[in-house]
Amino acid sequence: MSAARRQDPHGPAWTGRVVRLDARGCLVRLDEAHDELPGAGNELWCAVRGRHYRGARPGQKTPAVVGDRVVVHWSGEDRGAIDHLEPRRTTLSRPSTRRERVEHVMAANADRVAIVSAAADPIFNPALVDRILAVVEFSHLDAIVVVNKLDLVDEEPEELDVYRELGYAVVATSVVDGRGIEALRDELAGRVTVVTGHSGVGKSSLLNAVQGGLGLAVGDVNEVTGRGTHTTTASTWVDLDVGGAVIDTAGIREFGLFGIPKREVPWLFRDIAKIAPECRYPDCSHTHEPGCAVLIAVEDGRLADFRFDSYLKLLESLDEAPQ
Ligand SMILES: Nc1nc2c(ncn2[C@@H]2O[C@H](COP(=O)(O)OP(=O)(O)O)[C@@H](O)[C@H]2O)c(=O)[nH]1
Ligand SMILES: [Mg+2]
Ligand SMILES: [Zn+2]
Repeated sequence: MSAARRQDPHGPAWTGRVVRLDARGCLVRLDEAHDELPGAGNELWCAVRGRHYRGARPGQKTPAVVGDRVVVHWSGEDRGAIDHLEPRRTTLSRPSTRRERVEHVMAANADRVAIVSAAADPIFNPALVDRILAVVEFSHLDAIVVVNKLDLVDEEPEELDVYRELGYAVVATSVVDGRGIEALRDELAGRVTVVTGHSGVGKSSLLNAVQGGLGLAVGDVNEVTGRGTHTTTASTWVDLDVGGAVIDTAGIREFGLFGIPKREVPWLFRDIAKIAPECRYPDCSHTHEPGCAVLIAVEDGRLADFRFDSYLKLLESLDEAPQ
């Protein structure tokens, strides 16, 4: 706040929230509309000024992320500047590699992450669900597992019962026949939920079904082809009529776990974390050690095979990742 007061030559400080980050910059929705703005509007495209600039990573235009509460100043037309970021209640972030100096925050002030996948087309991929769950656990957030396109299969994927047993909320949906949409709306109501998952699983279709009139583009192929070329993907905050909001994040590529020490990975899998204290060695990696309670649990079926596979895949990917 002191920064805002010190720097402001033009006028009052307004409070608001970052609702969009894209190639154009950072869009702030003010808590109130103001007569001074074009059309007495309440949104400003903002740059970040003052000391906060120094926190930005190379290539990152602003250290503010969607969901941030901010104090801004109007600089004419629909332009403004962010002077101050409020402390974040929560962050969804991925671990940084040693080379990166700044924590990589994907969203601020969210309660939950909805991990959306499809029962088919694209094929259900529990390893990806588990990988994102690990990031969610790392961020100390709550997760909801959403499996869409149930109309394309005879039965829901059997892995869903495992997620329910782990204590995660699970919703099986179909935009085609409408099942699960009401349940999803109930889960989203009154909370701030980051929606994530591979392109093509039906995230935009689901949000359109949850809230009529949203009009999000469906079948967007640019997200898919954006892979490899470092295109800036938009991240957006959408207020829900039922209360709460969803944050539509950038690409799934953001969900790397690079930089996390391997010994911490078991603690990001709830089921493995529960069994690990029984291992003979406290630094057990649960891959080959004698007296490993996790390996025994896989043998006797107490730990689901697919969860253990996801764990091994995650460890393997850390070998390949830049540290
Ligand atoms: N069969 C079926 N297709 C769906 C369903 N939901 C979405 N789709 C289709 O899947 C494609 C991708 O949907 P979209 O919402 O753009 O996915 P997003 O990339 O995750 O936002 C589109 O062709 C949708 O019509 C569903 O429940 N069942
Ligand atoms: Mg989409
Ligand atoms: Zn072990």
